Amino acid sequence: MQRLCNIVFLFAAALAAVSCNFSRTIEGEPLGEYYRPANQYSSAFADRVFEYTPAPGQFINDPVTMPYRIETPAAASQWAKERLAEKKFVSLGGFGGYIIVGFDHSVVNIGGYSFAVYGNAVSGGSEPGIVWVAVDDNGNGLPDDQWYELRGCEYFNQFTNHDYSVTYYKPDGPGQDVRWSDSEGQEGTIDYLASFHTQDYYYPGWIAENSYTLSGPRLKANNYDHSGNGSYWVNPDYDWGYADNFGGSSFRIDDALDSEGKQVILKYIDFIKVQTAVNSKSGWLGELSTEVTGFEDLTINLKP
Ligand SMILES: [Ca+2]
Ligand SMILES: [Ca+2]
Repeated sequence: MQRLCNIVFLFAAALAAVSCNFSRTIEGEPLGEYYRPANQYSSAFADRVFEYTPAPGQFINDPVTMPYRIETPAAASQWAKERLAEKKFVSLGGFGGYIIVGFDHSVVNIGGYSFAVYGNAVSGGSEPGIVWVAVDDNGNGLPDDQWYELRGCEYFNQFTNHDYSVTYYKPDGPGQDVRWSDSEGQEGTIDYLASFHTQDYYYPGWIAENSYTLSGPRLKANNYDHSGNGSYWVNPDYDWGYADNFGGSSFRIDDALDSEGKQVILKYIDFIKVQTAVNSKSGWLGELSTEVTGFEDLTINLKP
């Protein structure tokens, strides 16, 4: 009896191994040691936020969207996670602000559109964010792996600066603009908009340092004052490939590029980063800031 049980057990284990193997493959090809297949309990939406480091902006520390005081980076991530769970917008502030999210499973590259990043763009109100992806190569569940930028329509534009950074300076007191200086030797401000957002500081309350620097690619800003008198600003839409950009919210993993601009073939991804890609402001509307409201795996129902 014992022997029979062992045989049955071995048979069951072999079956389990086969079915496990099946779920980890597409057309017989193993996806990788740390690939995490979706199952019937998986959520199509990103359910974890690893980091939320916005640039300063009118929605940062705003008591309407941040009803409690956020004093640590961990609390900021928790807040962003709660917001996204409610499909409410999370603002990344001005240039360079970013958020890093993950799913309870790996998102498979199906060649076409594999995932969506939702924002709050309307036509003429686009605030493009560059999307990055990463694979949990070391299997530790954390986004400490190589990031790959997803190519958008402006990648080869001569006015795109692929190595740009901005340093933001904490104001001396409440109700002030936030000063910045950039890697091109320019200076400017994230304006304090007293008519709309009256919190003391637009500089993230959970950043202890008196200045911080955000780096990434910068797109040429196309915004302009359509009225000529400052009353009607337009932030034109980009053709494709950016978050919070009117006209398209779906992304292809096959647009992933290495740091030299060469295509990288990834079988799946585990992490997504979105980063505000312009450094500009539109008069009374304030800084251009990418907003995100959710991240969805578009392939979850397609898997074997
Ligand atoms: Ca990792
Ligand atoms: Ca927006």
